[in-house]
Amino acid sequence: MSEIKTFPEGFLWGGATAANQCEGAYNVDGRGLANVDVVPIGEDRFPIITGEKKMFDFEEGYFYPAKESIDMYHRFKEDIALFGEMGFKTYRLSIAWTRIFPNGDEEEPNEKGLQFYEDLFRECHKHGIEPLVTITHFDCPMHLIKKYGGWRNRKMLTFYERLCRTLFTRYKGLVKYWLTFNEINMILHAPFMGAGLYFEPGEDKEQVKYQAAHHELVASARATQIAHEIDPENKVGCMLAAGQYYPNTAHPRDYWEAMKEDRENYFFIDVQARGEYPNYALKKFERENIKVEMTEEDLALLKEHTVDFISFSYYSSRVASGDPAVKEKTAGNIFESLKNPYLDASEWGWQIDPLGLRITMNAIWDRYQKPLFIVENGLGAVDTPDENGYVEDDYRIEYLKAHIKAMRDAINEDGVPLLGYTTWGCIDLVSAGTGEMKKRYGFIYVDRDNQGNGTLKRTKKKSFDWYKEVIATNGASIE
Ligand code: P53
Repeated sequence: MSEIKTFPEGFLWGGATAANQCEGAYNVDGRGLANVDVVPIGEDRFPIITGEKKMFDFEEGYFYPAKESIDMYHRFKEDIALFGEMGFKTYRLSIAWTRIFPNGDEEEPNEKGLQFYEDLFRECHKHGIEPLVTITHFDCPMHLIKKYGGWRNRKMLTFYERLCRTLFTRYKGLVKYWLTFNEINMILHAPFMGAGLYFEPGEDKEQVKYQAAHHELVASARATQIAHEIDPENKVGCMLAAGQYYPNTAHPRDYWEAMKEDRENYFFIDVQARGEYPNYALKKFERENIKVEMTEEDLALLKEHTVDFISFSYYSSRVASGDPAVKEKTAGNIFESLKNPYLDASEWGWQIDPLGLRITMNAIWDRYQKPLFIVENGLGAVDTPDENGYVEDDYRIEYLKAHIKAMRDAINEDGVPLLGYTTWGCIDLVSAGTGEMKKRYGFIYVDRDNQGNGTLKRTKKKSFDWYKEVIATNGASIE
């Protein structure tokens, strides 16, 4: 283990959230309806996010947690003050597209939406916090989905470009770190989230997904170009739902399967970071008769405007096998993986693997040689507050400590450049996968339950002071 206990100077410690999972106020100040709003909690959630079942509006008998969430829209000053108290250097948040363009295809933005984020960014700077902004975190205006079919349609490039140009112009000097699409590879697993895709019966899903992915990749390159033009200080990153695949055994076919699975995900980052479609993907398209329409201009744009850094989420490693008889899967995750017998799991079945973070960091660095940014990591757990609302979340502290150590080793022992670390759900928020409030990640407890009951009161957990100390000592407080 590393002798050096601290992190590089200027390391960006912080936390992360996403608009639809924390803001609430879904119809306030002109905000339009988005895909993420109409995904209910309960058993229909999964088929909707995978694009199997349509739900284009609110329906009777369902509870939609994103409507109010934790109401950060009205409480951001209090919440950012708490982040400031923890010593955050950065706060990752996302823009709700429909606050800026309620339908998505308007010519002019909604001033109230723009003002909201301006106030929020100014509040961050007041506390010495550098915002890190995800332009779209799984959200897409519902109108664009109904009218154009979401990202399957090339017209999305125009609407997304307009959004980006508006943001880069308005927030010049206030924001310099941008992420174009949250977990871009999630289009393969949850295509209604983010890409706004649903499928007609009998439709070739792979065809639709990869065409939509191409549109997102080109949109991302275009955004990078515009960001750099508007302000050369801007740094634009891609964002991968990461987690190294391990072969289930030393059998070569298992290794081969793990490599193929990794490539399914790296595909997106290969394009965003290297600027070209990788050969294995072109061969796959050929073999599987996937016809992705792309122009010469698209390819030139991809080539010229690669990302400045690579950000990713990491919750767990994954396992693959080439043997069809091996079937035992992990539970509760959109990302299917075989079970790893060497690892423990969270209450939701997500397996816990701190060394896997070091392995993943090294794999990504070896592949791209661009600085990394860990923008999500954490433990979703059930918290039980005492009568004062206080939670002793030692389990969360243990999880984070182990991952921070692994990250420190990757930096100090392996020489992997890492810009920063933002833990997921630094304040309790709605789960993307399940829609629950019960699955908590925060340093700050929020009084609200799965049905929407509760006062929304914020209370510091034990991990709050622990993380504050980690940041104050730049990591040295962790043995
Ligand atoms: P929840 C699955 C696997 C990896 C990352 O997830 C994932 C998911 C979605 O469930 O999403 C990211 O809330 C995502 C966040 C999300 C977080 O992981 O299901 O970027 O929006 O909340 C945690 O526990």
